Amino acid sequence: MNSATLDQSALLPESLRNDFPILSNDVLTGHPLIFLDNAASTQRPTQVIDAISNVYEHDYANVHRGIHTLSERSTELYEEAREKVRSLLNAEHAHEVIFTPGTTASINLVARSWGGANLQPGDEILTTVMEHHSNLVPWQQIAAQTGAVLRHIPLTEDGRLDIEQFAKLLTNRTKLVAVASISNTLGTINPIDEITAQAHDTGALVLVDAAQSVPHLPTDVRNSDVDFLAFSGHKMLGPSGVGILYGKESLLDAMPPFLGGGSMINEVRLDSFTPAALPAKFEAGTPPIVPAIAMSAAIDYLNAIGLDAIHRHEQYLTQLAYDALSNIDGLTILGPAPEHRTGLVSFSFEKIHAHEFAQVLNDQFGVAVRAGHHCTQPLHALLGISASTRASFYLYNQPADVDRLLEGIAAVQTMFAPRGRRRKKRSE
Ligand code: 7TS
Repeated sequence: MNSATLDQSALLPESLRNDFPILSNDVLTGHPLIFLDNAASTQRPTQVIDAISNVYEHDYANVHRGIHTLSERSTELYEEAREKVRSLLNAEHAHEVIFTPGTTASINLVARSWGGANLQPGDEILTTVMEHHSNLVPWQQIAAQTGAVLRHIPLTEDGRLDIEQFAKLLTNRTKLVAVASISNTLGTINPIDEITAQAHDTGALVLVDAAQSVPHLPTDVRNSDVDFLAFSGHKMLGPSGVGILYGKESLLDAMPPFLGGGSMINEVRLDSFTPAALPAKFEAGTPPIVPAIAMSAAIDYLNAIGLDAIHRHEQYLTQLAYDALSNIDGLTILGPAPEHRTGLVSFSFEKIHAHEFAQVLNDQFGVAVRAGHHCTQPLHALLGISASTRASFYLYNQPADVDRLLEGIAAVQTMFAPRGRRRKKRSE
């Protein structure tokens, strides 16, 4: 498939944009905002913004503490949100859903709690060279602490995981495979089911960094049989400050608490404590009450459109952008062909630094993209570049946003073209 054969019926209605107040702001330039930085964080629809203010106006108190009406109400809403997340993931039990501050916190929880209790010197943790720092650094830290060894699945030439090498790296020393379902820099969709089946065959557990997939396509933890799955609310129309760790009941049950404090205990004595049952065991202190509750509204919004439909829409935009960017001289697209990726396109230029590039796109075209290493420094080093520019899509983007990006790119190229070429162009 290429953009000439794209099926317009895959596109979601343009009117969705009206649900997102921030998208009708003239942020800087007098241009309408073209928001293409969704892999970093998405925007929120009115439904989510209203859910936040509703809680504060009508239902707010601390959860799981009081017997007064407001505490009962906020507790009920908080637990309803947990159930909604369970259903979104098709998890077996609501108590397998732990509210955390985000993907990073979720992965750190597993590294510290599960890793601290289970890793021995010489054990191996297998991750990949395309991981976000959040799925690398916590494993480096726990490896240093336990004597475990970190290994990395390499990439194929076109930016996919090298599954043959994965099979070779997977041994009976491998205790955990920690892998992103979708790369936040390459857009590569990784074969999680295949990886999980192989890992389980050798007795290893699987943690999926699903920060870039739960918001964009259907997830089924029971079907894919993953052991842990981490993602963030702010990348899926929800508030910042809340994320989720899914873990299988038997694993979470056997893990020691991560943070100690209020709420995570059954009983405390002066010199010891007994931990609470799931999920409270992993929710020490006052949790992100309102962000968690507002996740219900975000999930309702996504479900009303349908994650399959969202995925098709983003595939369309990705294909469109990929094809157009492929035709630009001096521009290199990072990562695989559109059929192996979704939601985003990162690229680099021979002669223009990503930061300068993003600045002009923002200042003169109202196009918000991310420039930098996107928290994947090892991947950028491997690709021989220090930074790239990334356009990442969500349900409110439209083909016109891609056109505007291309207009901006053409203008930047002219602006940064060598003087001789520019003069020649003008006299043509
Ligand atoms: N994992 C992946 C794959 C991510 O894309 C991100 C955030 C994280 C983990 C961390 O999520 P957090 O919510 O805990 O911060 N990715 C990006 C990005 O690509 N640009 O800014 C943040």
